[in-house]
Amino acid sequence: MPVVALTRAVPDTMAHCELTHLDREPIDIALARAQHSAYEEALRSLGCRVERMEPLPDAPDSVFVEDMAVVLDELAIITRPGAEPRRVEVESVAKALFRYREIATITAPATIDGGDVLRVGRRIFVGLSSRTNDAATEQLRAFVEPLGYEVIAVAVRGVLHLKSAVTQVGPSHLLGSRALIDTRQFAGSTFIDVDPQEPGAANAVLVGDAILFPSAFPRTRERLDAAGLRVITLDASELAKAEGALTCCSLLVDLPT
Ligand code: CIR
Repeated sequence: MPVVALTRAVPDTMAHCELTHLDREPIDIALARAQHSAYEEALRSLGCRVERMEPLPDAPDSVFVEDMAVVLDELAIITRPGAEPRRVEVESVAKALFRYREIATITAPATIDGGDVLRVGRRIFVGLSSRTNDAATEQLRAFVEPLGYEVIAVAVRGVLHLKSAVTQVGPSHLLGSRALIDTRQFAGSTFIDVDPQEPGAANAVLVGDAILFPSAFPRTRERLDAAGLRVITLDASELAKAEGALTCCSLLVDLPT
């Protein structure tokens, strides 16, 4: 199935990004740009058509486009990000998605980041994190239950988003950290544990039958290889300093064949 990957350039201001769990470290913007370009190139190599949205130079976190929307086959839901300064990023994402999907919008008092939403088949897991609240879960449920999705709230602790703790890495495979989430909620999938020495390794991008995965986690990569999954590694060191993982840097939109 053809896939459009919406992305956005790394802004000069990225050093002023939101931080929740990490201490601020200097970010090499040139290197961040090179890593981001390699990410886009990897998406292209997997058949995605990469569409860069307009740059937002004054929005430090604007490269992390995933947080602005939840894209389903039937509908795109525009979020109301939990970090107030990030709400300026929403409008341009809505504009880009409008070309591909009907749009629904989360409204106050709800807050939700796309990084907290993991769809596995017809189940949509929503992480209740510092960014995402119950009101958003209810609004999301009202949008998607009529379409046949089940919405399941998941407690998230110790990390920014649900997808910092678990992502889908194969047709029926999840990669995650048992220390961070209750895996019983994900029954029905084969659960691959991150290596205990790599607690931050749960975030991977699944495109078709391949996954993009950070080169910083070689032990967990061995586990993915052992499960027979096709892994492409990328260096994402500078994005990680902004608490950005690989899924954050794109919104994947499946197009009808
Ligand atoms: C933030 O705190 O919002 C950004 N510095 C990082 C966002 C990462 N997004 C994601 O994991 N989906």
